Amino acid sequence: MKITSIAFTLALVAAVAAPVMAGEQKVTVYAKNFAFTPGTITLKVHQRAKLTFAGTQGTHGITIPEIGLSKVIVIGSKPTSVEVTPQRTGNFIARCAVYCGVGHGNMLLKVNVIK
Ligand SMILES: [Cu+2]
Repeated sequence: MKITSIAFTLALVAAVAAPVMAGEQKVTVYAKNFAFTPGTITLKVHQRAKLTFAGTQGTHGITIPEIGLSKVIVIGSKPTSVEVTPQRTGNFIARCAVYCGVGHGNMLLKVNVIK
Protein backbone atom coordinates (compact mmCIF):
# COMPACT_ATOMS: atom_id res chain seq x y z
CA MET A 1 0.00 0.00 0.00
CA LYS A 2 2.80 2.41 0.92
CA ILE A 3 4.69 1.63 -2.25
CA THR A 4 1.53 2.10 -4.26
CA SER A 5 0.83 5.49 -2.75
CA ILE A 6 4.46 6.59 -3.25
CA ALA A 7 4.33 5.50 -6.86
CA PHE A 8 1.04 7.32 -7.27
CA THR A 9 2.50 10.47 -5.71
CA LEU A 10 5.55 10.29 -7.96
CA ALA A 11 3.32 9.81 -10.99
CA LEU A 12 1.29 12.83 -9.94
CA VAL A 13 4.41 14.94 -9.45
CA ALA A 14 5.71 13.82 -12.85
CA ALA A 15 2.40 14.69 -14.47
CA VAL A 16 2.34 18.10 -12.83
CA ALA A 17 6.02 18.80 -13.56
CA ALA A 18 5.86 17.69 -17.19
CA PRO A 19 6.35 20.72 -19.39
CA VAL A 20 3.54 21.61 -21.72
CA MET A 21 4.84 21.02 -25.21
CA ALA A 22 3.95 23.16 -28.16
CA GLY A 23 0.90 21.78 -29.84
CA GLU A 24 -0.17 19.78 -26.85
CA GLN A 25 -3.89 19.55 -26.59
CA LYS A 26 -5.51 20.77 -23.41
CA VAL A 27 -9.07 19.94 -22.56
CA THR A 28 -11.01 20.61 -19.38
CA VAL A 29 -14.11 18.59 -18.64
CA TYR A 30 -16.48 19.58 -15.85
CA ALA A 31 -18.65 17.08 -14.04
CA LYS A 32 -21.90 17.76 -12.24
CA ASN A 33 -25.10 15.84 -11.50
CA PHE A 34 -25.58 14.31 -14.09
CA ALA A 35 -23.54 15.47 -17.03
CA PHE A 36 -20.07 16.08 -18.33
CA THR A 37 -19.49 19.48 -19.91
CA PRO A 38 -18.62 19.53 -22.71
CA GLY A 39 -20.41 16.32 -23.55
CA THR A 40 -18.06 15.59 -26.43
CA ILE A 41 -14.32 16.07 -26.66
CA THR A 42 -12.14 15.62 -29.72
CA LEU A 43 -8.50 14.57 -29.54
CA LYS A 44 -5.89 13.94 -32.20
CA VAL A 45 -4.42 10.49 -32.51
CA HIS A 46 -0.74 10.11 -31.50
CA GLN A 47 -0.76 13.59 -29.99
CA ARG A 48 -0.32 14.09 -26.31
CA ALA A 49 -3.28 15.63 -24.55
CA LYS A 50 -3.63 17.05 -21.09
CA LEU A 51 -7.06 16.32 -19.74
CA THR A 52 -8.29 18.12 -16.66
CA PHE A 53 -11.38 16.91 -14.85
CA ALA A 54 -13.10 19.19 -12.38
CA GLY A 55 -16.22 18.55 -10.40
CA THR A 56 -18.70 21.35 -9.87
CA GLN A 57 -21.33 19.25 -8.09
CA GLY A 58 -21.25 15.82 -6.55
CA THR A 59 -18.56 13.19 -6.90
CA HIS A 60 -18.08 11.41 -10.19
CA GLY A 61 -15.50 9.34 -11.95
CA ILE A 62 -14.18 8.56 -15.35
CA THR A 63 -12.18 5.93 -17.13
CA ILE A 64 -11.48 5.91 -20.86
CA PRO A 65 -9.40 2.80 -21.58
CA GLU A 66 -9.62 3.41 -25.34
CA ILE A 67 -7.30 6.39 -24.99
CA GLY A 68 -5.08 4.95 -22.29
CA LEU A 69 -6.97 6.17 -19.26
CA SER A 70 -7.49 2.77 -17.72
CA LYS A 71 -7.69 3.70 -14.03
CA VAL A 72 -10.75 5.40 -12.64
CA ILE A 73 -10.18 9.05 -11.91
CA VAL A 74 -12.41 10.26 -9.13
CA ILE A 75 -13.73 13.71 -9.95
CA GLY A 76 -14.40 15.79 -6.87
CA SER A 77 -14.04 19.46 -6.11
CA LYS A 78 -10.27 19.44 -6.75
CA PRO A 79 -9.35 19.35 -10.45
CA THR A 80 -7.32 16.35 -11.58
CA SER A 81 -5.10 16.44 -14.65
CA VAL A 82 -3.82 13.49 -16.61
CA GLU A 83 -1.87 13.15 -19.81
CA VAL A 84 -2.80 10.69 -22.49
CA THR A 85 -1.69 9.97 -26.02
CA PRO A 86 -4.50 8.27 -27.95
CA GLN A 87 -3.15 5.43 -30.08
CA ARG A 88 -6.10 4.83 -32.37
CA THR A 89 -8.88 6.79 -33.97
CA GLY A 90 -12.51 6.15 -33.18
CA ASN A 91 -15.59 7.39 -31.41
CA PHE A 92 -15.72 6.19 -27.83
CA ILE A 93 -18.19 6.61 -25.02
CA ALA A 94 -17.03 6.93 -21.44
CA ARG A 95 -19.51 6.58 -18.63
CA CYS A 96 -19.42 8.03 -15.17
CA ALA A 97 -17.48 5.49 -13.12
CA VAL A 98 -18.65 6.46 -9.64
CA TYR A 99 -22.28 6.02 -8.71
CA CYS A 100 -23.63 9.53 -8.22
CA GLY A 101 -27.40 9.23 -8.09
CA VAL A 102 -30.49 8.74 -10.21
CA GLY A 103 -28.95 10.21 -13.36
CA HIS A 104 -25.72 8.23 -13.13
CA GLY A 105 -26.59 5.86 -15.97
CA ASN A 106 -27.08 8.75 -18.39
CA MET A 107 -23.81 10.45 -17.58
CA LEU A 108 -21.72 10.04 -20.69
CA LEU A 109 -18.68 11.65 -22.23
CA LYS A 110 -18.18 11.14 -25.94
CA VAL A 111 -14.54 10.98 -26.94
CA ASN A 112 -13.70 11.34 -30.62
CA VAL A 113 -10.16 10.57 -31.66
CA ILE A 114 -9.38 11.89 -35.11
CA LYS A 115 -6.39 11.91 -37.46
CU1 LIG B 1 -22.08 8.71 -11.69
